[in-house]
Amino acid sequence: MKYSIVISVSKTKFGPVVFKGNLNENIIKASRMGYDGVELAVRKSESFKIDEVKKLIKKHNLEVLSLGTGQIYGEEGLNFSDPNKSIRDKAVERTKGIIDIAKHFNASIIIGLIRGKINTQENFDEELNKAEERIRQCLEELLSYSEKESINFLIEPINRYETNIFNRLDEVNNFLLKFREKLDLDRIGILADTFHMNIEEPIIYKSFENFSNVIKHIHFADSNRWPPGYGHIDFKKIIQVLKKNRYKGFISFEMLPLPDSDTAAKDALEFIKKLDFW
Ligand code: LER
Ligand code: MN
Repeated sequence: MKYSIVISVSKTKFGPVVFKGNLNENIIKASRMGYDGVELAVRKSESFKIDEVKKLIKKHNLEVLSLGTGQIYGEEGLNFSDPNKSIRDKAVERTKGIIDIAKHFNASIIIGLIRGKINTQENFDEELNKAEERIRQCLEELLSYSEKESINFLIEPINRYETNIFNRLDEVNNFLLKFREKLDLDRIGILADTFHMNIEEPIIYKSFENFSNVIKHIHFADSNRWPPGYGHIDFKKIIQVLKKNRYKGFISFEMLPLPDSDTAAKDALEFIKKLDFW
């Protein structure tokens, strides 16, 4: 199994990121701790020093496997489902900037909170259909923008307290099937995050099994979003399902920096590697 850790390129109010701030230092730290790759959360693509990061990644034999976009929503409210077209357009433009970085690393683009949420309970199903249609349009534009480099996209089911669009894996899967004629499904997968799954999935382990063909990336955190081993999720069972289904992607640790950043990053990898032995 290959392991990575989430690093925020800039300081952020988003909690479950162990490493944030000085990118170069954090990349070196991840490598020294034994990680195989890094997942970078980027807010503004203009200030990202591509050549510098490329050199550092190569020197430390790491991979940049994915780029997060959540801060574009979290810090600025831009999103793909907003009824206001200019907000959607800005969200797409900003994501294109992130794609321009991804092209240098062959990294995937994470579609998490940037899909937005529905701000009314009235006619919810109708609103959801409209939101899905808008998200589909944005995705189509981004797929076409990155067609030549064949960049992949990952849609992440996120728990109900953060959004009301796609809380469970089956909802993302249904969305993909609904628009399969319009979206290049070879380039879109599901990002399964164990913290959200513990809140939303009927049985986490079964969902890993049922959607194994579409799960292309994974976030690990325990039930309380502390590092694996600090809560009550059975990670041994998850690793077993992943091995059985020959999961080829990365497992990225996206968790609270508790008890402190370095201990979280070290304990998480150590705990999971002990379960990943055959
Ligand atoms: C992002 O990967 C995530 O898991 C969400 O909780 C973002 O708020
Ligand atoms: Mn996540």
